[in-house]
Amino acid sequence: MAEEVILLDFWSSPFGMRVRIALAEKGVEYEEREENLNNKSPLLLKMNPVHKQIPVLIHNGRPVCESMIIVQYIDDVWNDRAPLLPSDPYQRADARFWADYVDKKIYNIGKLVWISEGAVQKAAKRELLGCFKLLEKELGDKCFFGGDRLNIVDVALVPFYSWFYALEACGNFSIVAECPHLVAWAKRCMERPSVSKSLPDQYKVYTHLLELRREHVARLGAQLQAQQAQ
Ligand SMILES: N[C@@H](CCC(=O)N[C@@H](CS)C(=O)NCC(=O)O)C(=O)O
Repeated sequence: MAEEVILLDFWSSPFGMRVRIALAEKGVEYEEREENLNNKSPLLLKMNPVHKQIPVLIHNGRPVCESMIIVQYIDDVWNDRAPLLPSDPYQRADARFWADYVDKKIYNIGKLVWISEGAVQKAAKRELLGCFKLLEKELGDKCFFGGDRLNIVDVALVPFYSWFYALEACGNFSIVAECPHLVAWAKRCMERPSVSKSLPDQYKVYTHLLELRREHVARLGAQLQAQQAQ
């Protein structure tokens, strides 16, 4: 039976990028549908009624939601090539642990770096660098978190490389000065077409994140005015 694979996505989403990388690593052909997150399609609302978020992978009509669950689903279904998880149960658990660490930390802390200012931003910057340094230690002298091939930890983390310019410009710091091994790892990942084709340009992402920050500040201002008027 011919496979029908559709990805509901949004270009700047690091979560969407994870799925794009996994599909590319496996060589799976798919149709990408760009969502308007301010006016979500009926298909997105139907396929992810709980969170109403992208990415959603629709495989032969059935939806799979949440980026890390989708990546593991892709690894389970197309299990005859480019494994993203080790076969040894202990190593699988270890890889899942680090992928989960990335998933729980990097988006939220990184977002605080580009969206906030002052003391909040300073604390976020320190925390983010702490996470990056810990990840550098975990990487050690391996090429990738998966050793000589990408694994689920690489797939979870590398999309945030598209934020690096925005993080540095908004936070006024240098990631390469603090975490040179992590930047070298990201550049190695970018040598793989599965990654470079899945990540947007860092300057385009920066412009987009500045726009999101402006919207966020405007919303906060409107909330404050509403509170003062009460
Ligand atoms: N935990 C989810 C996060 C997905 C997520 O935050 N998606 C964002 C885009 S980056 C979204 O759809 N936002 C629209 C909304 O929340 O209304 C995952 O890993 O897939």
